[in-house]
Amino acid sequence: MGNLAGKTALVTGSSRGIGRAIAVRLGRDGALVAVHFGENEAAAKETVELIESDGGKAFAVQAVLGIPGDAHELIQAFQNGAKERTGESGLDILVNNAGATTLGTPPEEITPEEFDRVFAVNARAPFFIVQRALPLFRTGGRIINISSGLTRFANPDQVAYAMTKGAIEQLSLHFARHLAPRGITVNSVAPGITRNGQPVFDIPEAVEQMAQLSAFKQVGEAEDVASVVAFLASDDARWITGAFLDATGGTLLGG
Ligand code: NAP
Ligand code: P7Q
Repeated sequence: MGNLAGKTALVTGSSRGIGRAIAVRLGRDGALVAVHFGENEAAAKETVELIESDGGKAFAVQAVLGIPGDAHELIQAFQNGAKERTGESGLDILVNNAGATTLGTPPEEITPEEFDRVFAVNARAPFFIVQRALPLFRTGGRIINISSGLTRFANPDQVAYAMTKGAIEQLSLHFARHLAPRGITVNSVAPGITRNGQPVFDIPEAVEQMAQLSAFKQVGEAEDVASVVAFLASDDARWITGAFLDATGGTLLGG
């Protein structure tokens, strides 16, 4: 039995990429995992199958984030799925992972619409997901917010995206204080460049170039980030709250 046996987890954006690796890992550690997706149902089902073929338990939940009613729809879908499987809708682990990016848009060219979109998905949605999830949380719960090393590493073409990650780190700080009386910890995990299945990671020259940013001279694997999340989700991390965990493979060390 894994160390998360009896726990229920909800991982947003776990149809693909880092979220999928997090869902698979939490499932392997014994949690029942709600695999959230926005558009890509087939990929979410694949994540569920990966967990089940590992001997774990999972179900898919759909909700498009960044639109009115998004958090309500997500939590409703989670509750329905959890009740169906366990008879209750308690939540132990929430990972706010789903994210949208503004890849390669110079600050001069970012439109108000693009700015609002990344904030709606990356900052507004997680706030209201946490708010809606609060009544469901059991004592000793975990909220893990996926930020980015770009809150500490300047890349002007991603300024709007990085601003949303600054916002989610504030969510961790202030809710950590608010939820400590319930034994719930709230922390941020910041990946650097991480292989997420996007086509750019199939181009060896591009990977070689991106790898130079890490102290280990490699791009991160989604599983590298999932390990850090799994630690925060575990009982071993019970004394850590309001923290920022650098999961960039040393990208922030400079050099
Ligand atoms: P990804 O491969 O692009 O996957 C994004 C996931 O989020 C998908 O499951 C997608 O679901 C979901 N999603 C995106 N927009 C959504 C929306 N509007 N509504 C609902 N679901 C939505 O992402 P990733 O690279 O793994 O990134 C995961 C997290 O890590 C993000 O918060 C990202 O900012 C952060 N991060 C990534 C890197 C990196 O290098 N990859 C580095 C630092 C931080 P559907 O496809 O089903 O819609
Ligand atoms: O440039 C990043 C970066 C990136 C990308 O590569 C494009 C991708 C995967 O679509 C979205 C993305 C998200 C990120 O959070 C980062 C990132 O954190 C990063 C990048 C370049 C240099 C340092 C970084 O973090 C320290």
